[in-house]
Amino acid sequence: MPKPNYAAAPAILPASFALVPQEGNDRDGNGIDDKAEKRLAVKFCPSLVLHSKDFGVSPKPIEFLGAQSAASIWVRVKNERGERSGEFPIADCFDPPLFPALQTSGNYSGLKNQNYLYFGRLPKAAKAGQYWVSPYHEYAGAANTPAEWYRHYRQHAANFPNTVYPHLFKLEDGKTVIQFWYFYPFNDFINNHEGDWEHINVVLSSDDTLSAEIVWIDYYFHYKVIRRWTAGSHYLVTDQTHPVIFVGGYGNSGCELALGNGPGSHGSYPAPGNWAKVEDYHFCAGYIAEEVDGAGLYLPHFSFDLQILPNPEAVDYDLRPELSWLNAELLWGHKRVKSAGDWLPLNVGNSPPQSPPYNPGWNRVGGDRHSKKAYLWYSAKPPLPPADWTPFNYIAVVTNP
Ligand SMILES: [Ca+2]
Ligand SMILES: [Ca+2]
Ligand SMILES: [Ca+2]
Repeated sequence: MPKPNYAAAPAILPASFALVPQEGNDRDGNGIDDKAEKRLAVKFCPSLVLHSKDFGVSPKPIEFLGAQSAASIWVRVKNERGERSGEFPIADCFDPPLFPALQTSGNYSGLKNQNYLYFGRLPKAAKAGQYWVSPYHEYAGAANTPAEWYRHYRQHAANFPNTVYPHLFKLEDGKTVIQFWYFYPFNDFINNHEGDWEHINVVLSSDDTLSAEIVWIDYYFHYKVIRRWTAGSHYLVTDQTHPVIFVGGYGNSGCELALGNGPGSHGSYPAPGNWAKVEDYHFCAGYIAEEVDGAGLYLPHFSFDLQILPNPEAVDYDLRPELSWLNAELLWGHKRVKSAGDWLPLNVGNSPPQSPPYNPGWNRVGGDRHSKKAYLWYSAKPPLPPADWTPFNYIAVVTNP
């Protein structure tokens, strides 16, 4: 990442400098006062309704995987012939140590999802050799199946507050976008993977904390996005300013062979119901549909811990090594796991995602009709939210106020 060249800075600042927010007010340089960012994110923070069959799996902080610390990163090791030699935490007893400078500083922001050459002894190995090591985040250690993931979640979830990662930016016409990013520890659907980043865009009329209003909301699920304009009929709002997200859901492919379709895609929907054609592949009875029942736990906006995400290039990772995860190009889970959709003649997506800045939706609104690199506009008829909806288990589930 390029460092600012102070030597080349002009001795006399241009007159327009006065228009730029002072350092301290906008330290991340996105044109929005940092205090206003927090206030806007709190004011428009969504409330979530989980799918009833997902055992209450809710968005957690990245600390659930230990990602604030370089010591929690794992590597997949292959020998010179490309054969797998195992997976280990980088802090394990490699001789000599793996990535020593990185382990000392804690700054792992430059790590990538690639093979690095290592010569030495693997943990518990007798002899030294030459290996390829590829780093990644690991959830629940060597446990890599949905049953084990849920068990690990049940054992540890209470130690971590429900968390949302808001990220703000401005559109050219002054509208202000709050992306609310959610990290679910794993995805259990027709595809399976550890680490599941999901988001919506709440687009505001301005960045004024008192007068800003919601103009529209982009809801994202799978590789799709739907834009909703009208509160009350196309999407719901609680406590005047807090949009509701109905969290997906069970994937229905119509294939009797696809046993093990899981109940937790965590896609973000504006309404419960049966969402047709959430994926573009077609087999068995047709396109994959998703059942979003909206009958699980209700997680009100005020039960979330908010952690604002700056642009990754605005962070000095030597000073803030605990934010390395934002910039590191690592996968958020075991490299590849088994899923119900493995028998299909296509890639259903069993690899974990990377951090939000590498998501095609980062710093963008809406979708596209063509590009494979962007989200596609949802084209089927969407369900509408029930007119008489109220959160029905409002108090009982506030476990992390
Ligand atoms: Ca700012
Ligand atoms: Ca694992
Ligand atoms: Ca997902």
